[in-house]
Amino acid sequence: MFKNKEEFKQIFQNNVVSKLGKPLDEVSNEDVYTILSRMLREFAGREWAATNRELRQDQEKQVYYLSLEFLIGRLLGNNLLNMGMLKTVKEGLEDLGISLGEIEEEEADAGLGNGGLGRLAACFLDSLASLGYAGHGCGIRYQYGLFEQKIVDGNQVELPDDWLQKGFEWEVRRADRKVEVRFGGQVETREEDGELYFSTRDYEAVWAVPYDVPVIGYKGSNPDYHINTLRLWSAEPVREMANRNMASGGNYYNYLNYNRSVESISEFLYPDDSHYEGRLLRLKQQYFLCSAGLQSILRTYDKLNLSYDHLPDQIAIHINDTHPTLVIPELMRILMDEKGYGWDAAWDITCRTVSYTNHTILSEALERWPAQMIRELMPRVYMIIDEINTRFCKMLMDKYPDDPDRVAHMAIVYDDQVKMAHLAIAGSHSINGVAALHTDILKEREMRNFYELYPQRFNNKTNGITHRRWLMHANPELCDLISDSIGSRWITHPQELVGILKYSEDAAFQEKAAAIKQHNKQHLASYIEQKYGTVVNTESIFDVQVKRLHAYKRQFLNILHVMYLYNQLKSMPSHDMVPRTFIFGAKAAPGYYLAKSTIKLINTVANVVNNDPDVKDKLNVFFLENYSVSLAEKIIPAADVSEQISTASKEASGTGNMKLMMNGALTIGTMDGANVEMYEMLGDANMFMFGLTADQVMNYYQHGGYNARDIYNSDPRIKEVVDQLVTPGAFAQNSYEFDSLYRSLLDGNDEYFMLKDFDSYAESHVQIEAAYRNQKDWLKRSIHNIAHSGKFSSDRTIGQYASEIWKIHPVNK
Ligand code: 26V
Repeated sequence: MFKNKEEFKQIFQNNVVSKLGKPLDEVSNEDVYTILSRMLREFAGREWAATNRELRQDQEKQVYYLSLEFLIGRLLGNNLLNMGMLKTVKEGLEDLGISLGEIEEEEADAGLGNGGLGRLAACFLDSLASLGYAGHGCGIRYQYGLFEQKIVDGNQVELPDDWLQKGFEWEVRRADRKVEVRFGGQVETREEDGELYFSTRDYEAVWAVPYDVPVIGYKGSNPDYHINTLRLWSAEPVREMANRNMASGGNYYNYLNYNRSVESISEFLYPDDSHYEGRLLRLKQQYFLCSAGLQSILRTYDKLNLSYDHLPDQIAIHINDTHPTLVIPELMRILMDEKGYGWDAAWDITCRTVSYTNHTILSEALERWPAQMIRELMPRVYMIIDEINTRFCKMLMDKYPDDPDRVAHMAIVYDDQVKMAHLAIAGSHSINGVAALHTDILKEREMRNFYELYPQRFNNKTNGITHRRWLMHANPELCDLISDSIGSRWITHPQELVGILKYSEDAAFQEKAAAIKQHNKQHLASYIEQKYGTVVNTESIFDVQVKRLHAYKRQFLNILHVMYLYNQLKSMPSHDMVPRTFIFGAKAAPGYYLAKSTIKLINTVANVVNNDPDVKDKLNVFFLENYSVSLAEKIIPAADVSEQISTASKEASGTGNMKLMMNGALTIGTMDGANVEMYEMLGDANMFMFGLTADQVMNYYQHGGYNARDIYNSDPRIKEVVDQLVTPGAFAQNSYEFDSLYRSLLDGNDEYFMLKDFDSYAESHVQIEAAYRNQKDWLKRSIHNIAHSGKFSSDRTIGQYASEIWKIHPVNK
């Protein structure tokens, strides 16, 4: 596109004049953003077409990653990085008096996801493209992403996230590729020559219109770009439906209702990832994605002119949690009703094409749809689910004739509910968990019966994160320090980050690493000061907990411990404590009362602590509103301590833990999710582990034996902070504000073992403090964390999915 900085400046300035008709000194940051992103999009467009041509010619197997969520965040900086143009453009703009950092701030975050599951999908897309795999995303183009969070009087308030308001520069609307999705209607059966044929009449049709976003792989020294596609579907009314309705005597209001109900399908992302709710609109979104996605996948396949017998050799369909599980009966329907396959052959093709990832064992998040709802919305699909269930149960009864309980437990349809995880397991060839511990719990406990039935289907794929966004883009100085020390091969081979181990005690390297961390802390501090008007002590330990707000993630434990530190400082003013700044970022699901109370508690404690002159220099608490991908990119590089303190067994993997580790933060954590695998590499010297193990937690759940009140009564530190929740004037204004939190501990017997783990958590914090006092040692540990983080690059994860599940190879590499 341009060979050097001077050429870039020339082309950029020409664009400014020709597209805006303004002189350079009159353009706004928004103008610059628009010009720049359009230049890149247009350039990428040509390379995109080239990749697509190549994929068609080579007939490489393609993988489609189906997900209701893609939390991709901003694209400008990352696209520049992956295209190898970041430095040139940054310096070129600087010459023109423009700061690229400020321009990047103009882009709205694409917040099409709730948290870990959606962000994982985005990291996977980056790795698929960067490693040169033919792997595409398939999702929904929500008009409103995850709500924007404002804090008003300490409480979370949700505002709509109108991210498309100024347009999304990276997408291309492909009206020519739209497909029809059908809801409702009646199934008609007809027999011909002893065969049954099914068709549906009186259905309601909607258009699914794709908007394609290029996923630009990291170019590095490759001669060519590799650009995959993230295809996001938007729902639009079918004119003929409306006309038909009018012609058959329907009235104008029905017509408007139809339009509105169609548009609502892709209107917003469901913002609750903690509790499954059987909402009709959510089910519509799921089927909309599956039906549209499959049609477009099969359209591409049809161009190969192969029999559908070969579908599993050419195509892999991966479902991100159970949300797109309807792709299984939908593929069965197409193979049988449209392509003429019999049941057994269709089932074989389907199972060999689909694979499934489980992301949670929390029973309240598992999907169980009312059979009636599916029957009404997709009658033919329901018939197929019913038949899958019948055959599955029959097979189970043959296998376990003396164990009807087991068959009942494993049934796909039971008690008029469709258990989506059971359907996903029955209809796919691979089921994976997202960290070793999580996979073990699936195999040994939650899905034990299924594991015994299909042991070969179960496998682990420990999550990862893209080091391109989370290290190279978020922390460019650290990235340069690493490359200056060990060369830049680690960029394409992230496990080679271990090379910096030899500098872990090198004074010059340590000093530079410390200066970079300090710089990042100052950067975050100025953000906080600008936004909240509060001064931040950058000499303090930045202790960070950023993630969705959930009881099991135990932000509550963290803030109770802060209350304890505060009490300690108040009662012993001379107490020599290393200054600490506790930083929180978290969105609560709008209907999740305890989570919202926790946000209010954090803000209440922050208000007391930050305004108390007695502790001001030693203890500060900040709740940063609207935690999002772009805010994460500011916070994570500035963290000294990473809080990963979920109740053991509950966090399937976690990925924030990996991002913080990669940026040199030390973890205080439980033996949960991927923390366990971090610990295997880092050991006690480089991590602060505490609390119950997963086995202990699960044993308590199973056999009882835990009494929270005993701990409350026997530990005065705990009694004091717990009582303060309901003591007016301590932190709370009144006695009822935090009553539910209080009662969850004592009346609810502390379901998440916060009181049980409090002591060892506080002890680990004492160790952190002591460790921080020895800066040389601390830096050594920090460097160890960075060095071992290469395992957690999503390039490693995607490599494993590719070779072990999808059986795909990089194109031309
Ligand atoms: C559930 C629901 C329920 C209905 C409405 C919308 C919705 C959206 C998401 C979910 C599933 C939540 C499961 C999830 O996000 N799991 C997280 O997955 C991460 C990536 O594997 C993992 O790191 C986290 O530990 C895990 O909690």
